Amino acid sequence: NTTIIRSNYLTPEGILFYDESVKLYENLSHELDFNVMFSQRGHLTLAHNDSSLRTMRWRAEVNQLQGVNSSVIGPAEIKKLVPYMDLSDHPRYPVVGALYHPPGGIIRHDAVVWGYAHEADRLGVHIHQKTEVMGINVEQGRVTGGETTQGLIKTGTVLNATAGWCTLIANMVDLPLPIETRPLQACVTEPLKPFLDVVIVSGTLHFYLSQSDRGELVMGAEVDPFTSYSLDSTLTFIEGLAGHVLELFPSLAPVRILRQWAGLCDMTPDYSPIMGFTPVQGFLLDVGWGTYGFKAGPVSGKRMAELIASGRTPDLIAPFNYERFFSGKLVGEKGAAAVGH
Ligand code: PYC
Repeated sequence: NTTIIRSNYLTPEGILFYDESVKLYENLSHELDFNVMFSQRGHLTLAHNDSSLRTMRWRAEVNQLQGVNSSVIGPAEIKKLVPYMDLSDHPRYPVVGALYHPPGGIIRHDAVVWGYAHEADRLGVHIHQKTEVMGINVEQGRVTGGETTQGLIKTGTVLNATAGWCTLIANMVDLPLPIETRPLQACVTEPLKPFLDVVIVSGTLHFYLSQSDRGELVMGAEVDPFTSYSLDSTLTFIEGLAGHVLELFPSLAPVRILRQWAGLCDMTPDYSPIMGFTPVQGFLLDVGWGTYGFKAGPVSGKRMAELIASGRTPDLIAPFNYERFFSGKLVGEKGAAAVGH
């Protein structure tokens, strides 16, 4: 992932859900007693034309109604936040405004994972690394256990909380998922002196950019335009991304790319996740995390744990149920990033 945390979505369901995650992230270093280096430096989604400016206003209104700090700002204010960005009419698609979301930011992703692993271990959770699930046993419509490369685990509850291969796991209990898997590529540059202390996203130019605490620029674009389980990096991606970044940051031309990678994104048709019960008793879902899973880790973990412990679906995650694909009550999330809407 590219470490972005934010809650400036478009649907009220999405905004409330991701906002609880931002709040949990705000307290995570304290809760885990592990510095996760959350930097709430602000998040800018650029608008390059009237129609995207209209969408930013719409997002700002819905955000504010849900108590989330977002507003639309113009080029003069953007200039103060990002002095090195070309805000003239020289770029092919000049910047005409932006959605500004001050609580958004970046976090150290490896610190988050280690912090959670450390605390889970301390609380007595067994984490079996390098253990593959080979099958899930179902008797009379109920889960009874899971076959793994380390042997059978007897259990009445299995949570499919996988990314990239969630459909293959669901196939083990014959549960079809409305998900297709696409690669998402990203890269980092060599380290530079600090010059950028906000996160920049442009849906029109298909890129996002932030500067890590090591000085590297972390950059990405939208998911690859084909389904695949490939983790290859491509020249096409880096050429397109570099061209777009340089339109707004021409002074970055001499900067070298240090590393490129790809991850797998399980995409649902409405760009929202799937959480909750399924028609197979004891088989639960926490999947379909597309390009938004990392920022939702704390809230989906907390609310799915509540669902498992109580047997009831918490209101906050009820809209993201599996059943919506049969009832037609989709949560069309146009605030999802790195996807072509
Ligand atoms: O949701 O901000 C986001 C994001 C950026 C890249 C992938 N997801």
